[in-house]
Amino acid sequence: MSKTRFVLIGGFLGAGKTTLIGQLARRYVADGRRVGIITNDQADDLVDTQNLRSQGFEVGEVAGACFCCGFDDLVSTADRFSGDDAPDVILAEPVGSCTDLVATVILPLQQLLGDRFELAPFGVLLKPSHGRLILGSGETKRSGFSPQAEYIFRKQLEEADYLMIGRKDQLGEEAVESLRDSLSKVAPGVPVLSVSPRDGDGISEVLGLIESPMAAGQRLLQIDYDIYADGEAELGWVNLSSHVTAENAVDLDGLASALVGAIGQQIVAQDGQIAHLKVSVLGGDAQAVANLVSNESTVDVGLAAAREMSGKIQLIVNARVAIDPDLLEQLCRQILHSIAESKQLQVDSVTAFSLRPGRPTPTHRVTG
Ligand SMILES: Nc1nc2c(ncn2[C@@H]2O[C@H](COP(=O)(O)OP(=O)(O)O)[C@@H](O)[C@H]2O)c(=O)[nH]1
Ligand SMILES: [Mg+2]
Repeated sequence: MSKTRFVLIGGFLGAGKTTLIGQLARRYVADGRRVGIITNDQADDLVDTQNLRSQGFEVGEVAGACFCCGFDDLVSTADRFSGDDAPDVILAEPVGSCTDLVATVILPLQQLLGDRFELAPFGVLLKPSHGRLILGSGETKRSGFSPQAEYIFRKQLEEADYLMIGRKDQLGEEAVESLRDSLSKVAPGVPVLSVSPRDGDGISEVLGLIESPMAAGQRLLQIDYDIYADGEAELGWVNLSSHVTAENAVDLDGLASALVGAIGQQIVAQDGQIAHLKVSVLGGDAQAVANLVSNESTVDVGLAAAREMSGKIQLIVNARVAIDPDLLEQLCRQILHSIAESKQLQVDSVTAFSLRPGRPTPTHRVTG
């Protein structure tokens, strides 16, 4: 029996991991390979899971803990993909505020389950908007996040076997060169690709590295878990799910954008810092996902439904923001109701879950 290629794609919140995994999965499927995808979050109701399922992929979810703290859940999720044989490839997306994944996920999988999984080199996607500010020097260095959260951002890059500069479509050559230069200081000697997960530019090169014989998990981190825990705890986390009924047809993309835009505005007004704010709107088999990835960015419809619908619609908000989580939940609820009113939607139910991630306590940790 051949082993399953296990591919972990790391990177900060909003870097483009889900979009990249969708592209990689499409390429593998076109090549006749069976793919399983695993998403991950601190709570249920994941926009990413719905997003990838609506694209037709088989998706398992590890919810309630990151991969490192929910290692056994990660393995049992990998076991649950349907069919008699294991998938040829598993693409897994860890929580975007997680790091130390070489020590806690890649090497333990290789060492404990190496008879079933063959680990691909660990690729980490750089989010250019925050990369410029966090890795830059001098006056411009102001990401809006604390030094502890910036520490996580750097550590994620330091442990990569290869790095990818994302959103190439929005960067000029000079910007790519400047980011390459910054990355060469954080992770000297590590291969760097530039990619546009959205339009697929650079995906063949990523696949080339994933399939290459490069060893997985070559860079064990030196990391201070006190700083890591403080950085994670700075982020407020809200997952909200609501069922509404539309009397009249409503544009799903417009509804997702309106929610993200209004919640984003309130976060900025309350001095919060957006790491990733996403809203999924599901009507029948149509889905729209709208995103904000920083306070400065504009609303982006990453997945368009291009459909108007009436009847039952589900809304899911996933917000990861440096702000008090209770306040974040309160403002998400308020905006949901005011947008529903303005669009003549009847709100049938709302459930929400807010938290600050607790201190990571990995199931396994390889130290050398
Ligand atoms: N312009 C541009 N936007 C992208 C690209 N890849 C992803 N995005 C957008 O970046 C946002 C975050 O992407 P997502 O894949 O959800 O990031 P994740 O949090 O790392 O999984 C979404 O609005 C995507 O549409 C890209 O190549 N170019
Ligand atoms: Mg994602």
